[in-house]
Amino acid sequence: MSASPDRYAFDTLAVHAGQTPSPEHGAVMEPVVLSSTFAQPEPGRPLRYDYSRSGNPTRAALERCLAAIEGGTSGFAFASGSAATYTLLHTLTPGDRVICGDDVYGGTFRLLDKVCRPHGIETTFVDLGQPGALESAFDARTRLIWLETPTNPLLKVFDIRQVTELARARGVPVVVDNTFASPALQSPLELGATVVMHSTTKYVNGHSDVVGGALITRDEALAERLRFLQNAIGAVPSPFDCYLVLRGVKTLGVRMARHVASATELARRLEADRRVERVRYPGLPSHPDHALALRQMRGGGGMISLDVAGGEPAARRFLASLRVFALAESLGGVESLAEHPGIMTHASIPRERRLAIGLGDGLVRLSVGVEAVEDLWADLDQALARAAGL
Ligand code: P1T
Repeated sequence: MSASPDRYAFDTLAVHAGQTPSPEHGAVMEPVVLSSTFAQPEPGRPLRYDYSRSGNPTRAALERCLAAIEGGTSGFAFASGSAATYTLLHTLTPGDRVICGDDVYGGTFRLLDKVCRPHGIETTFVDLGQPGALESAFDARTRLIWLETPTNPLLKVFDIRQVTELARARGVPVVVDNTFASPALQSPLELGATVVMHSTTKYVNGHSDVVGGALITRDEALAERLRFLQNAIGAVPSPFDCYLVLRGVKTLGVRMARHVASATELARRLEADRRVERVRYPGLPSHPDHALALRQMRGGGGMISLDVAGGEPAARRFLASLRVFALAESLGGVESLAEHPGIMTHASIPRERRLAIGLGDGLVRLSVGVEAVEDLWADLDQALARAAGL
């Protein structure tokens, strides 16, 4: 798309941004340029690209598209969400401190606690929803705030604007992991965030056939640093994976609308069901952060967490009985998935810590896909019956 991105709505940008039909052959879809290196007319004077770790045309198209749909000016694609996180954490140096929400993806916790801490970068995990919690966690060494919202897996919603205002007053950048909402439902840069991070493995790609990550910012100085680190660390995605994510992102808006509609319907039915102890879904009026979710998001998302009555044994029976939902890690694809965070995605968080934040042994997480909602309900209904021993 050659015209300025701010003239177009999200769905138009998702289809076109960063991609222009080739002047040579008019191909409408972005070509996959697999070449690892590029011929230079003179030593040190490449035409545009010199080496595919440093930059690649297919990756550049994806990076422009992601920047446009997040309202940023620079985008960086990575080989996974974790690679994006780790590259960003390299902007810190030993002695620096991170403040992170207390409920985050287990792999993010593991990176901060098991990889960065031994290198002298300490993280304080706090419930950012508690009044005053962030203010009292700041100290002179705080250099980054890591905000995942909605959180994985408890689906807490944190106030991005409030956090970024407190952080700005202290000159501390805020990273928002926007994986669960996706850029279709939440725009952290507009709410003051410095960087948006994505596991593009999830909603952005949407078809569970790529592992990828991204960072997007409007801060030019930070973008320079990220460009340097992306190349120096080298955790970059293949051109083919970039092509698949570019293809997936085109339908992000329509997919999210369906995820939200079906998740809302299923969350309502689950909440009214006696075989379920508790349902967490930001789109339900009973969710503690519902008012904030309405303000900050354009829909409650496609993820539901529930406590199955009967604790872990019942949760295990429930998961083993599902037929349409696949029992698998990950989320955000067109197919429905279910998992047990305590045993699977969040096993790297010690059990006492999990229980302390409300991540119990009966918790099940659902990623609601785009299948017919009545088939999804029938599946949940029969699995709940089996979980209850009926
Ligand atoms: O798996 P990877 O692409 O490296 O992304 C890591 C990541 C980062 N942030 C959030 C919010 C995530 O959910 C993830 C990955 N999460 C899963 C695999 C999962 O099932 O929760």
